[in-house]
Amino acid sequence: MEIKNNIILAMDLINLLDAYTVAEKVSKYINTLKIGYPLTLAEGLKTIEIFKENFDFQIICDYKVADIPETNSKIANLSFDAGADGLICHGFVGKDSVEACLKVAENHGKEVFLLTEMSHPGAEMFLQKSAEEIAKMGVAMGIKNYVAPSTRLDRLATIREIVGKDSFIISPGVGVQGGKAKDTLKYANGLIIGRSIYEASNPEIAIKEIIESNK
Ligand code: NUP
Repeated sequence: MEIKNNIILAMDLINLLDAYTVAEKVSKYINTLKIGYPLTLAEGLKTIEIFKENFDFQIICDYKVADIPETNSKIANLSFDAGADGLICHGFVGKDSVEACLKVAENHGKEVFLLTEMSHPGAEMFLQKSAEEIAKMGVAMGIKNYVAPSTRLDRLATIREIVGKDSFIISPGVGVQGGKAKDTLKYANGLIIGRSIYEASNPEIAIKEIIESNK
């Protein structure tokens, strides 16, 4: 996936009009939007098509899919049928559940992003202990795309080491959660950034500053 300026905007506003207004302000700097539960539950899957048609964005659906294989398949099919280009799936549920997402993605010619370790403090309680195994499982399954935290660069570096230099890592946690854009890009291919952009009084200036700081 080609990510313009290495930035994926996490669009977690819960009102489509607000989200659309922010998208208009930053659309010339980015080509990829991440839509998760907040906007989808508030406004529906139609938001995917709206952003694709009006801005030509690629859409990554951040549904952190984490269920039994049969249910994962349904969620993946609904996401890709609605226009998703990528789908974020949890790895801790195990190989069969991830395989279900992967199969559906392949049928659609789309991408799965495997979530290894999360960026928030609570991830240290349980998920961190399994993150390296999750990344290794992804490699064994031939998965090329991963999500790993910008808030713990040592962990991001470890996950990069496991998945190899040819894999594609997108990294959340830059900005409000404390991660630094330029440092993160030493290990990641793309930055997932939400509030620092969509809550900024001027999202265009905010995104331009992030792009400048990455140079
Ligand atoms: O580990 C993760 N951390 C994380 O913040 C995995 C994620 N998918 N996210 C998502 O990235 C989170 O749900 C939000 O959509 C975005 C970060 O947003 P912000 O902290 O920049 O506002």
